Amino acid sequence: MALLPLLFFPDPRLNTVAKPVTAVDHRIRTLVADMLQTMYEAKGIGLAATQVDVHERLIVIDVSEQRDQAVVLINPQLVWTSPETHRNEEGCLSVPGIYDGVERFDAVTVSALDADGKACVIQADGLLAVCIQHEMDHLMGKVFVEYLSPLKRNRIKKKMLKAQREEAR
Ligand code: K1U
Ligand code: ZN
Repeated sequence: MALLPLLFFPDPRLNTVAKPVTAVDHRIRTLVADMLQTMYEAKGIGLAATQVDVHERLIVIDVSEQRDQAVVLINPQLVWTSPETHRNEEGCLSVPGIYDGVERFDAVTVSALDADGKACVIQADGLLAVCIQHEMDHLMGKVFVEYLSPLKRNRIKKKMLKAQREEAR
């Protein structure tokens, strides 16, 4: 297993639209293991392949307290969304230190392939539903701060670029 380097906002590669995974083979199983290790190490509850510069439709999630209930979704598709929505506080490993509210469906149903390439359907609510929507946005090239006002987004962009310049020194 390996820790994978993350892309940070406003890196334009985060705006790439991911392509479907064509086969759940050794390469994909290795990528899943590496993404899980990277997510756990970063203390995240989710990670999309886009964030590690792989532009294929694959996400990993674990919202459990014990950090022992990994969910792997390959080629996820939203098949149902609840009529109710809520504004939830979100963070992102690609935008460290920034938290803000985003409106999301309260519950979703997703069809996907699991880590073994088997078709599965997941019904989610609460934090799992929020996290699935956040990660599926990454696969569409959308970062949560892009839902915020242009003023807030530009402030965050400047703050991130400054932090990245200082890190590089
Ligand atoms: O995609 C990512 O960058 C991971 C992200 C997932 C996420 C967190 C919160 C709401 C929606 C999606 C994170 O794991 S950020 C770090 C984190 O663990 C966290 C932040 C806020 C609330 C709960 C967890
Ligand atoms: Zn994110």
